[in-house]
Amino acid sequence: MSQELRFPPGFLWGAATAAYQIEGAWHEDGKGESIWDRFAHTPGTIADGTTGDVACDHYHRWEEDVAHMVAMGLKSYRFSIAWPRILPAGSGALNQRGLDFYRRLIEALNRHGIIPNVTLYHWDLPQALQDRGGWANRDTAFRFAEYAALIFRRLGAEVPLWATHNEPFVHVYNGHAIGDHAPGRRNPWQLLRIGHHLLLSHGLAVEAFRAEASHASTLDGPAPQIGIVLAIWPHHPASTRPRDVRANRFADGAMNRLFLEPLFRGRYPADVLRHFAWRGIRAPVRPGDLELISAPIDFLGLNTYSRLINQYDPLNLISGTRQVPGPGPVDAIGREIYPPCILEALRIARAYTSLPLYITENGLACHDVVGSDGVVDDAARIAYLRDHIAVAHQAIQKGIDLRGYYVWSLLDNFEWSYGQRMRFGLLYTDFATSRRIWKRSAHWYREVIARNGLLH
Ligand code: GCO
Repeated sequence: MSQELRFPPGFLWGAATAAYQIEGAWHEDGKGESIWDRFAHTPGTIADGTTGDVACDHYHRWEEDVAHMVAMGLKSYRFSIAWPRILPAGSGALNQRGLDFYRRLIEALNRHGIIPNVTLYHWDLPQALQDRGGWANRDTAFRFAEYAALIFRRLGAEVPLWATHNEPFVHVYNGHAIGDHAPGRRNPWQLLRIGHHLLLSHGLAVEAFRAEASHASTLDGPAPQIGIVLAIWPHHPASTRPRDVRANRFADGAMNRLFLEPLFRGRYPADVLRHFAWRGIRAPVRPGDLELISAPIDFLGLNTYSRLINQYDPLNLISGTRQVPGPGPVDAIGREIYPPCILEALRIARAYTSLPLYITENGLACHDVVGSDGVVDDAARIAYLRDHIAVAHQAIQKGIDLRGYYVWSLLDNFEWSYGQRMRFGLLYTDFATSRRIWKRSAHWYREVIARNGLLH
């Protein structure tokens, strides 16, 4: 028997993207090279050999995309600013044309009543800074703060929701240990160093935001707020064997607690530090760093797609764990479809903070195709979104202060090392022509937004 699940008034129904994944125009209008430009141009790094050079050509088609958002009735749109479009060399001279692109986009969103939710860094570091050590160099944290301060000065009052970083865990692990993301480093011994400098840069940017907060918001409603977006996934042990339970606790520590604890308790989790210290991996913490990192913020964004099931693995010399598949059906990437992840992830966050929470990414990778009738019948995505939104409703019923839900993604885009093979969009992107086609899920999501809820 279906029941109507209605969300609180003002609940933010959104969709999310990221600069490198959708914009294209990789070296246009004064933009500098990013580490993702360099990485994707390196042969063998991307599964299908594609790059973000054009991606969805959003840089030229942004007005059409805003029109799609308006037609869908989106309440909020989460996107990121490409640092190298603003400061091509990472610091120094401002690229006014880059800033103007984002100003026009933000003005259009506000004009249509779509709340901009802007992430300052979604993994696309200016290559010039990478050439000077990147996040392994503590100085990069201060360059980030300069970039952030500039953005807050120029755009701060127009954006109600700012996030410093997107998923520092993924940038640390995939970008600097595994090496299947930019900058393609395979140096697990620098894991905590990279993570610490990312968190330090977050703290410095929050300090810059508060300094700029004197600017009166030009928007009606509350003053702009700042937060961070973390990958928070629930972790389950593969068995009750003590070594699997221990391995699972470390995996949860390395992904979730390694970021939640410094941000909200001003310290790193001792068990995780001990695990890494035995392997000669340490965080270069200086006096005052953790006070900066744990400075109060206004909200926390959670990117949650599934759960991870962890088993003891002595062959993995760094983590001592390996992931094993779950019993559920999987998405095109092979990630288990496990709707309770939404409530479990929110509960993990709630243990650290009572701040407002947003599900800033949740969605399904599919191999979508356009039917002979021109319809993209992504029934699996509708089922996924329906089940995960229903759990989000359950979380709210249990008293969790969940303020919004963002589908990843507004449109099919460049899915990092998978290239164009994994489609997450509500809109189908024909990468050959950049044409957008509403999938069935886009029509379905428009109804969810209109009803502020769904039948489940
Ligand atoms: C992430 C990133 C997105 C991905 C999305 C699908 O969470 O990894 O924020 O850029 O494209 O999650 O994997």
